[in-house]
Amino acid sequence: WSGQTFPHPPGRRPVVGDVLGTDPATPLQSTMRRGADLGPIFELKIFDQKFVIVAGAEIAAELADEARFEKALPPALVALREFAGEGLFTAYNDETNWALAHDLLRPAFTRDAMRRYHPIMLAAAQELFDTWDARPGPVDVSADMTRLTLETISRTAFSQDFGSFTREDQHPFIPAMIAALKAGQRKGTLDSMPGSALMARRIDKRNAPHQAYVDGLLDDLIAARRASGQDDVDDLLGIMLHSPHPETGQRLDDLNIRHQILTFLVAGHETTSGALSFALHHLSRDAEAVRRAQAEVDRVLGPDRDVEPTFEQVPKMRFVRRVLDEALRLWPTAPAFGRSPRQTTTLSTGHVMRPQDWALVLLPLVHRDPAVWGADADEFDPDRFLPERSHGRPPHVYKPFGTGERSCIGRQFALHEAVLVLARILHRYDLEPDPTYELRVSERLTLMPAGFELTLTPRSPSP
Ligand code: MNH
Repeated sequence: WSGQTFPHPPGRRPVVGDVLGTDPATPLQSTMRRGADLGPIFELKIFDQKFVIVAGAEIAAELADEARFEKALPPALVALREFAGEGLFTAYNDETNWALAHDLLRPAFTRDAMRRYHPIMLAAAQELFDTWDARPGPVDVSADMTRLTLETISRTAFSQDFGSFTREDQHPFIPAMIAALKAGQRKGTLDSMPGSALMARRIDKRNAPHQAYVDGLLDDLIAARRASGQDDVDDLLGIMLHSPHPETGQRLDDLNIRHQILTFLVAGHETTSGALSFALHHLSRDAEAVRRAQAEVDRVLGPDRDVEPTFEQVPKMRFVRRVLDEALRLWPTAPAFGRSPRQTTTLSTGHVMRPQDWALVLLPLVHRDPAVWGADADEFDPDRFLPERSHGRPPHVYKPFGTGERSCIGRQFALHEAVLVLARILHRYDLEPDPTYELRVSERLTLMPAGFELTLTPRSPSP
């Protein structure tokens, strides 16, 4: 951004820059607070690292122009490459492994593939409900949504049962993943701090046992499949191990397959779990939305609380879907992504952006820009996503799944799973919130409600 400046929070200090107002545990929410009055584009300086942050919907929409801009890897994603390497999420645009894996894996995300996953998603949800029904009492929502979504991705993508509903504690993959994401978050914000190399080594040392555990898990997954002698399973793992590229005949190498498995285990459950948890949080404070959602699921699914939706019924639950869309507007669980210009270009703001420059699109601010969403942008209102209200909205201002060719490959997967699960929960249970709970959002690159409990009481059969 050679020599150009942007508004920044008051109280900037020499050397350390704006670091003092940034809570290292919640950098995103710190930035949301401090950016609130700084306009559509602002900067934060953390030691020597300058973050240019886009908060306005108009600039975010400009950066979505794929002819001019592409995905950039901000420092946190560069740090995550230590774990996920050239996996789809953390690959650079020009790495051949990105295009190869993208082409190979796309067939696993078609509508036909979703149809195959549907019964697996249903079975995992039923197992979660069985644990709830066997043990009435408050439910730790984020923990249980994570059990469910981790189990779903491991069964659909890798045909592997993780036993998430039978173990007392969470699966050891979860703390290992959280440690890696938090390390990425910390290294990403404090990379340029004096002594950061020492700090990074300390984090790595602390995480070494987790890392070793994950390495073993990935090895076992691959070894078990190879030992099974099955080379015709069309899940993600089968495709990666056995299908060459249809045109070039190329295959993914073993290291990249490990990186892709890890990528899908993390990207395939963590953000969906957060989306479901935030949706339940908003519903727990909006009795009218619950009434409408339950009327909808009762209409589509009928009075029997044990009935499961068919594949075709899932997209019919339009209001449930709007609840999720609105939850992802207010708390997009993958809350930021980076953009760089393909060639030096001038933004509508007059700033000159070169290919080596990048900006961070901060979705919770973009999604609350009052110029697009109105004066009540902070309020939960699923009807914003009614077709008649969406049509008047400019394009590219709602981006919970990212944008362009590097946008989320799992979008349909996540939405099918989340609508299905939320619909079944609302069909089966009434939600009794703890009236004293105030939303706390925890950050590990992704967002999740913290300490959020609900008591789920079985509904009687509808008349
Ligand atoms: Mn997902 C990329 C959000 C569910 C697999 N995902 C992205 C990006 C966002 C995102 C934003 C783009 C990041 C960037 O530009 O740097 N993803 C979500 C959200 C949910 C989600 C909010 C759930 C809700 N994602 C899923 C699921 C899967 C998945 C489910 C897999 C089954 N996502 C990915 C992969 C990428 C990605 C893989 C990287 C795609 C690429 O770059 O080619």
